[in-house]
Amino acid sequence: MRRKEKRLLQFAGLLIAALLFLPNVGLWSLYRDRVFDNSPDTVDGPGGIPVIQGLNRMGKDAQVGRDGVRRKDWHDYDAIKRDASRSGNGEQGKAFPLSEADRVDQAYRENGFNIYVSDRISLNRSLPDIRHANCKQKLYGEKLPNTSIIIPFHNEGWSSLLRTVHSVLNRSPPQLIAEVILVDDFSDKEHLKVALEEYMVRMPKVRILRTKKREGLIRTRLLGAAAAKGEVITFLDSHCEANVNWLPPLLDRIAQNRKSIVCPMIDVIDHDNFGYETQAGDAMRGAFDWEMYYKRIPIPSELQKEDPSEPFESPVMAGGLFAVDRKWFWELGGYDTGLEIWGGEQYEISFKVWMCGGRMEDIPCSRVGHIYRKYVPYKVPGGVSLARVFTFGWREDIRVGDPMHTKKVCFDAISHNSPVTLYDCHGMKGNQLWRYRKDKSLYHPVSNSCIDSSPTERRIFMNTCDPGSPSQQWLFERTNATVLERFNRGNN
Ligand code: LR7
Ligand code: MN
Repeated sequence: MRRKEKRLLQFAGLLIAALLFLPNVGLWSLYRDRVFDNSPDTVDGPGGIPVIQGLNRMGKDAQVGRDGVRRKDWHDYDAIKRDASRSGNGEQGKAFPLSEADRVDQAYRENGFNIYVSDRISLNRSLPDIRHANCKQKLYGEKLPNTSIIIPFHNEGWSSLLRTVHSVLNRSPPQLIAEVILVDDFSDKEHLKVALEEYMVRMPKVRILRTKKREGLIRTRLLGAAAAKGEVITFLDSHCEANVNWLPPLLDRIAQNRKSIVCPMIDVIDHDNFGYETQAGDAMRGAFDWEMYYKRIPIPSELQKEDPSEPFESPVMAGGLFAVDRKWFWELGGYDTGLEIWGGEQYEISFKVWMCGGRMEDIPCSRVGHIYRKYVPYKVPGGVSLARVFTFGWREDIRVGDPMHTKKVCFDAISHNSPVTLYDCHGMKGNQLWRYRKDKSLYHPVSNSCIDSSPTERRIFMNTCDPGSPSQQWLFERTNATVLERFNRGNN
């Protein structure tokens, strides 16, 4: 053989060997990836989908997963840098030092949080990145659905409302925001009228809709949802701050399963000083008690994810902050339009999604701050807003009724002849166990006596039961005589 031919053959042989055995490019690497799922070059992509590194690395950090979906890093590093360099009042989510003058009642009256403080913090303030460290590495679909952001408001403060809008626009990839719809639920504050419209002229993505009468948050949200054009609708309360890269992790889950309703982790913006912090305990999920009050309880250890930054299922959501495929929302029937003013709607949507073949998830890598109010500042026409919403079981204590998250106190008596006092509800019967009797008296088994009243002294106290005494007669509304009778018979 001639020397030249020999060289050529050697070269061809080397090329074949290289094709077969070189790491990452060779056929061997394909075989190995199939056989050894955990080989060091395979890393878990979002949602635990293995991503082949090297072979399919494309452009800056984009990767193709086994499912053929191209994923990329959605962080806006320029914006992150800009945020990091900010300093001043409330920047980096720090608490604002309150002076005595800031603490006056007047500061809270209109919003239930300190509007003086809010007004002195930049509408573009920076927040601390308190996500789990793994979130910084996560990639999400290169093609994600866009979303309409819907923000219902009723007499919201100027700076708290605008900070919500600014934070969304500052911290979301523009191509993912179809529009921001502000839906005014018949506010009467001047700043929410022409001034708001004028301000929003400079923000072409923002639309303002208004209800024609006070509708309550549920029908207000529905009005926004009906007008929305985005593929996904994302609801926020009117006093929120979206944190770094909050949106892609939500939209990515919906892209993977359009029947997922997804919620960001809700962080706490302090109603006094506007400090930004996580809620106590992150390994928590939504639940509710027998009175249908929403609460978060720890996730049982056997259900906790190995990687705490991964999405996890949630039985019920908090209510205000979530993203849902627009068409799926309407397939679910939206919200029940009979729900009034405030509350309960989160159970309706949560139960429906689970019962209709969908799912609900909390997404740890998506974080949004919310101002938890000190008290509810707005009027609720007709009083009780939770009416319609059912309660379970039989109430054996007597609770003072403000359905809106206030501290729960119960009628409590220690003995025959003692005054009736208010005490933290303990649900352990004893001194807080009462019987509603057919004779319209309120019987206290522990002391074997009844509640008596002294209208002249304006007080109530315990006394020997006397069904004939008018001062021991109470008006019971909405009682079920059959249930009451059976209950009292069984428990005497
Ligand atoms: O009549 C009203 N009309 C409105 O448009 C009353 C309220 N609203 C608006 C209001 O401006 C706000 O944007 O509706 C939104 C919610 O009202 P809030 O902020 O007074 O409610 P909340 O934060 O106390 O309560 C939680 O529960 C509500 C009823 O079930 C809603 O679902 C809220 O969205 C919800 N908030 C959250 O989920 C954020 C986390 C707090 C918790 C739990
Ligand atoms: Mn709220």
